Amino acid sequence: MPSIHIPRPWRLPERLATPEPVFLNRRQVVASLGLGALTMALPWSAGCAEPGGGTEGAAAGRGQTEPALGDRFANLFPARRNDGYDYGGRPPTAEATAATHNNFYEFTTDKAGVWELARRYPLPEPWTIEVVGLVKKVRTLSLDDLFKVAPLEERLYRFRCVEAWAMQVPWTGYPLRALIDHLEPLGAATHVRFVSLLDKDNLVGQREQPWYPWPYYEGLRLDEARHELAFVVLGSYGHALPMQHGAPVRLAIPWKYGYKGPKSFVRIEFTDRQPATFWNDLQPREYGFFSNVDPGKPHPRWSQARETDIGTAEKRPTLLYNGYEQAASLYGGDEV
Ligand SMILES: Nc1nc2c(c(=O)[nH]1)N[C@H]1C(S)=C(S)[C@@H](COP(=O)(O)O)O[C@H]1N2
Ligand SMILES: [Mo]
Repeated sequence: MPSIHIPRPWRLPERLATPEPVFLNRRQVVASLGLGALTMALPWSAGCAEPGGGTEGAAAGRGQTEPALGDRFANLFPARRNDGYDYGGRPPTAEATAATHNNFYEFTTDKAGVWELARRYPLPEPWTIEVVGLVKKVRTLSLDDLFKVAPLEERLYRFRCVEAWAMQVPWTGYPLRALIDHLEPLGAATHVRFVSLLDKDNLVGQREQPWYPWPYYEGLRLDEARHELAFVVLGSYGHALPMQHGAPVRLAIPWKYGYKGPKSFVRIEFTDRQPATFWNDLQPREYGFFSNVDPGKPHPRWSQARETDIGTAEKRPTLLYNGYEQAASLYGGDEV
């Protein structure tokens, strides 16, 4: 893939969006909507964060963090904090900052714009999750099933996007291992695949960006999925998830780049081969299947040696496995 020169303003909405035709299409779309100036005025770029919690959250005010499920399951929150996963010295990112800086391309590639589209999204009800493939029993999980697979706990996790921004988020959920054990994959299963929501009628980013292979899909090797750090996320900041963070359920795989955590998934499939993934299919030289955070492996178009905290604007060295050295035992060293 030749290196692609992206003009500076275009680094603002998204550095992930890569194939040149994609970039050109999007530029045309945005130009045709007359949004060029608006885009350029966005307050944050990967290289230049607002200090002190960011202006986005403060300006946006209330209404940006309401759980997409309303009061449903409110009795399960806040869950007990499990301090075993805290990292000293890094406080949580302000909720409003995390809730107004999102990658959720089903809505828009404009990070500061996701939350407003997302809060108006009519979450399909009843939400169900198909469980298929190499599993003892193919079935459909309801949210009632999903919320009671294991007791909820809160973990303050570091989060590192491949675009070199980072934050700390208190997620609520339970280990992915508990869900997998509950679903009883067959012995032949080696991998698990997740597929996000498809809803072209209501997800404007799916409708207006047909060059992406919707719906979003991701996957993990089964031993990765069973690692104690891999987390099924049902809430953030002490309540059920707001839509922009991937309501009603997403994953957090804290030692990997953020795109390995699919949001709003509706399907889980157990397989005996490494599944294709959305970003790897789009740009295989830039986004591998494993995608473990590694300061020594530059992205072809930028360094991964440092990261910028979206709350404080601090630039700091990136840590191998995002600091989660417990994950290292999963790997032989040549995974990409
Ligand atoms: N379905 C879906 N899941 C997704 C994405 C997406 O666009 N669609 N973006 C990924 C990327 S690139 C990141 S960095 C995180 C962002 O999560 P956050 O917005 O909750 O911080 O979600 C990941 N999961
Ligand atoms: Mo990301």
